[in-house]
Amino acid sequence: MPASCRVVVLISGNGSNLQAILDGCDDNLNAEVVGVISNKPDAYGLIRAHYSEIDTSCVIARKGEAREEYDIRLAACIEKYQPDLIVLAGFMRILSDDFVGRYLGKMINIHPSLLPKYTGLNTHQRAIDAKDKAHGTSVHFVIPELDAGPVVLQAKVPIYAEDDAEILAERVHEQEHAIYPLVVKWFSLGRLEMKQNQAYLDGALIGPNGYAPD
Ligand code: NHR
Ligand code: GAR
Repeated sequence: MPASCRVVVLISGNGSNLQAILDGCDDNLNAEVVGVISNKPDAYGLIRAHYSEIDTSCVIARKGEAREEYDIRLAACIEKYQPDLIVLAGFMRILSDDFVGRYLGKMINIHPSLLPKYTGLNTHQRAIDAKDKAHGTSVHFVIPELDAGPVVLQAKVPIYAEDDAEILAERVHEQEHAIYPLVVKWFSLGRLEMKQNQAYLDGALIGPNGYAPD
């Protein structure tokens, strides 16, 4: 068994995905969350981290600060934890190319849509407005282009006629909490890799809709 994978989780808000990963680590994910970093001082996820006795940091954007400057401070904070994996869990700031380049193949995100559909924000409402029958969530490696990195795993949920964005988001969240810890586990066991902008599980190329067992 390889040594436990050191994970840093970046958040901006509630941190329910952080919680799912913390719970998964208790159940032996082979990963250890060594730090939680928020760009918002009042993020509830920071309180979750305290309950689990995990070190936290806030890196708050300064007035008029350039994105690149902020990202340099964020990277300095991350380096304190010497992570093997960086997990974006509801982290709401776009990251600069240099920052992403530094952590290429070592940073994953969970995005609330069936990528490549609905990159960016407000995904639940957009899926409802488009009268889609299905929606979902995608875990992907982070590359400089927003929400465009190779997909590792997706989960689908139905959209019902009476749904509003809030209830649909709840349905999506439930799936997120199931798939994100699994992907962290794959990475921490050394089973998951990104090479030339493509994702591989156990050496096999993962298709555009994420891993799907035969
Ligand atoms: N950075 C890069 N380079 N690539 C990705 O794929 C990234 C990323 C940073 C964050 C998460 C993402 C998502 O899953 C993510 C993926 C924030 C925005 C955004 O527009 C868009 C996508 C994501 C996160 N943020 C605004 C900004 O100007 C601020 C919005 C706010 O504060 O509410 O940074 O969807
Ligand atoms: C999640 O649904 C995640 O997919 C989404 O924010 C939520 C965070 O919830 N991420 C984004 O929209 C990124 N732009 P959480 O804070 O409870 O984990």
